[in-house]
Amino acid sequence: MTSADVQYRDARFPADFVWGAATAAYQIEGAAQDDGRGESIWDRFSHTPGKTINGDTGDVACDHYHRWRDDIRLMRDLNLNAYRLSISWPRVLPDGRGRINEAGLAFYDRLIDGLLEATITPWVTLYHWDLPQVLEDQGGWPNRKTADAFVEYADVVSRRLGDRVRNWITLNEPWCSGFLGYHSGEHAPGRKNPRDALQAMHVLLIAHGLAVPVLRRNSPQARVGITLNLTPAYPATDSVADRDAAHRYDGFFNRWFLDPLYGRGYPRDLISLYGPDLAPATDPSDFDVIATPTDFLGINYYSPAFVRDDPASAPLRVGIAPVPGAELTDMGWAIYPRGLYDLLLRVCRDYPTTALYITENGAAYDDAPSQDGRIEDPRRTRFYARHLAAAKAAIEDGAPLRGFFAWSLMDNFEWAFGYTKRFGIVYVDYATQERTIKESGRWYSRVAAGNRLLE
Ligand code: IFM
Repeated sequence: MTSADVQYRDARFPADFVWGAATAAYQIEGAAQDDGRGESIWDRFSHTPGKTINGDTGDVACDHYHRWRDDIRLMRDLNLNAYRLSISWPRVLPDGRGRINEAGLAFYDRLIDGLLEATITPWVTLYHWDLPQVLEDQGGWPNRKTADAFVEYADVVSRRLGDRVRNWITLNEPWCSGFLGYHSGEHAPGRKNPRDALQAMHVLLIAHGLAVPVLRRNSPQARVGITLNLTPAYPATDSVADRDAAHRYDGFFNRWFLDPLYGRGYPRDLISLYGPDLAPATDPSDFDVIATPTDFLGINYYSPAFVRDDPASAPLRVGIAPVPGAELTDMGWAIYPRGLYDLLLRVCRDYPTTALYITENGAAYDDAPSQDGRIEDPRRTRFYARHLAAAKAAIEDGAPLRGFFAWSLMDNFEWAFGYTKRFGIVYVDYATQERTIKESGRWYSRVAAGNRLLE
């Protein structure tokens, strides 16, 4: 046991705990040209030379569009009681708004029915990064009209699926959509403008807030939430300068979303750091929209940030320090389960959340099949064991955590990293599309079936 770990008292999880795995449309579906699907920003970006490792694209990915029945069987074998998927906006509305592509909608209709027949509860994310390219051409997320288009899309999807889907997630990780997509340019659409990034995040939050009542109207029995990638920020040293820097980083990554979603508007320290040149253009009524009450918060947790003061990096003046003694995954991300424990308790202490779900947690490791075809991935099993222990300890200490989704159900297209990073609890042979449950998946299936950690 290291200080990165947290000890639980009782291995049993609460009754009705949700045991799931998650994926996203562009990362697994493939069938990019099939049945009238439109172009997304990730099609355009990944087909642009130099944007992804090896020039990889999601054209075929895991071919889930054609293999979804087999994939549901895998979920059954894994004893999952829930599956988090995302809908491809351009598969449903190829032009972003207006004309509905019936074949695209019908695919999700069949998928939802198939999951329900298998007694697996669908958790549906509306936006996991694949904006229709036509909307990007009209200004993308910094354009307020994109929020209106999102509401139309939410309406179309929830009218069709809302009688059966009981859990909706509006957005996945708006920090990534805004920052990686419009500031660093590492993700689609690959723009590099800090002001556009902050404006994009603002419009994303408006889109979320406007969509909530639409989802409630079309899906009255459902619960609606949003998923954030939250990153606990620790000062690299005890100095006042580093503690202040950690607070700023927390503002940039966490409070920037949590504060407005829970009715406090944007954090003032960040607004003044950004100044009028960077801060988003807002209307006072936007904040009522963004703070529309939700039923749960989804949290994606992978790694913490150890932060030091760095006067050279304007405007936040933060630098990232190594996590003391931490092992790294293939992404280079430090393994720190205590971060999950701290995060869960902090969120429920500082914000009026009534239900939390870990909508993603997982690790990339490139374990190849052994001679007998098994995929032995003990580092991933240990990663999950340590994080689930931290999650259980947080529940014991009062966090209203109701479920956990492994990222990911299967190896898939890891965005700019293409197919070089494998996060799955199921191995995918991309040449044959054969799937094999990894040893970590077998372990996870036993945890899910027993609703308890394995000692
Ligand atoms: O693969 C991604 C996912 O799409 C969003 N959250 C983080 C994962 C790992 O990078």
